Amino acid sequence: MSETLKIAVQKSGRLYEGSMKLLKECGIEVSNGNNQLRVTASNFPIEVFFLRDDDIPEYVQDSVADIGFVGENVAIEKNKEVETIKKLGFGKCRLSIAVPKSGELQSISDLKGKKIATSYPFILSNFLNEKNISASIHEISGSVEIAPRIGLAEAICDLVSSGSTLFTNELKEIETILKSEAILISNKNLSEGKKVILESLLFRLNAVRKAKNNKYVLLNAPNENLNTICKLLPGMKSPTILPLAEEGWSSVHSVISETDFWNIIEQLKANGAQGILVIPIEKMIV
Ligand code: PRT
Ligand code: ZN
Repeated sequence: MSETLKIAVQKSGRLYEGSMKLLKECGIEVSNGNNQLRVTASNFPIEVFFLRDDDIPEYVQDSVADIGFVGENVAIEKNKEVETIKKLGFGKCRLSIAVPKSGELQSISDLKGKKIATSYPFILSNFLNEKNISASIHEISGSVEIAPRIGLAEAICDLVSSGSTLFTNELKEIETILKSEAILISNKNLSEGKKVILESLLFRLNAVRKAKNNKYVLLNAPNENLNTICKLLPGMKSPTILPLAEEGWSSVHSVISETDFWNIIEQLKANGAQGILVIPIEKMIV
């Protein structure tokens, strides 16, 4: 019987949609219509396990699942024997220390002897040790942001994305401990057969990721500036140049990272580029 790679994905919560979308973009069809615990993909040798995010690192370590999509914050906090394979580009957030806006605490050195509420005791205690700050850690599993108001702690250490939770609870960030996003983790002892499937999944993930960071650019350029414009738009190999019906003009096609595009747009215009179109790329294989 040929092998199947077991992948753990968050059952519901902030990483569920991003994880399922990524699998779909990789052309892997998984239907979780009936709220099942595990589903086999119809067109790729992968079986998806839907689990609580906190359990994913341990399940991957113990080979219940072979690989998993999980927040880097959870992977670090759980400190299991797993391998980090790659960042996935979604579920971005930061783990920060925050204090009441109007209190006397201003910086991390003011935390000496204070109580900090968090769901991330391992990461927080490492951070405090590193900074030589002796504070006590109060572990709670949810609603960390209300801890100062109910007198449970003077400060908190929690995940932040938009910052609106801190704002509505009259808290302010004084330190970012960790920047996080969803990552792909793997068991350290995959069989050869599973490694082959993982390689094939990684190939697809890379193609999707590369496509997201790049755009297909088309523009019309006066022939006398073609050299300069081509140097600005190097493309995958080199740009495609096609003559326009109008004498003295060409159409230039190329692929460029979105950030680079915004950096060179003024130079393109200064060199007479017109009718610039920027088009998303679905998959990119180099
Ligand atoms: O049920 P299960 O245990 O699987 O889920 P969970 O409730 O433990 O996790 P969930 O779904 O809340 O988060 C899963 C992962 O999403 C986290 O481990 C992070 O990697 C990532 N992530 C990204 C976030 C956030 N952004 C985030 N903003 N996780 C939590 N939050 C919370 C934060 O704790 C705080 O309460 O959102 C609030 C702050 O958000 P803002 O936008 O107000 O700043
Ligand atoms: Zn959780």
